[in-house]
Amino acid sequence: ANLVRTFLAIKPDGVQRHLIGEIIRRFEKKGFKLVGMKLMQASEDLLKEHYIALRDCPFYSHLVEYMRSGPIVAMVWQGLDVVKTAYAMIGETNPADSRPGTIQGDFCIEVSKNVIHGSDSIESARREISLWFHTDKLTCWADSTEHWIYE
Ligand code: YYY
Ligand code: MG
Repeated sequence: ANLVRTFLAIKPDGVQRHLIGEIIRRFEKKGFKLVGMKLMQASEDLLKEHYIALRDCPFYSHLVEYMRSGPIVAMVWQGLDVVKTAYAMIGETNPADSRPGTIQGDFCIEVSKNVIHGSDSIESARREISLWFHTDKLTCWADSTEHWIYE
């Protein structure tokens, strides 16, 4: 069960605002395991595919441009219920609806500059991980604290 993986990406505003360390720190301290990470400027094709489900939304092209506007940190995190829990740690899509204590509640104000992406389901996590990473290159490693985190 703790083999579940999710895709998280610190968006260009998160990188520019020097929030990389702060954001990674939250998932790391929670107990989740980082198994893949890269700093990259994503191509338009990759971003269009990533957000394909939103292609008919009025903000789609603006969203793709924003995501293309600077480097992002693409990551894969692993752990028990990590898709659901990481999504909750991020907060609501609109930062205005996000509680303090969530990433969007603590660090941003507008929906179109919301600092971080997280997969919203097991299926989208699977799709997004294989879109952004070569799955066979993800790093499986034994976390020595695991038995202090899991029963
Ligand atoms: O999964 P999540 O990021 O919380 O929301 P989505 O519905 O997948 O939307 C993806 C992305 O689109 C969101 O993070 C910001 C942007 N967006 C927007 O710019 N304006 C909206 N009204 C809704 C979403
Ligand atoms: Mg989404």
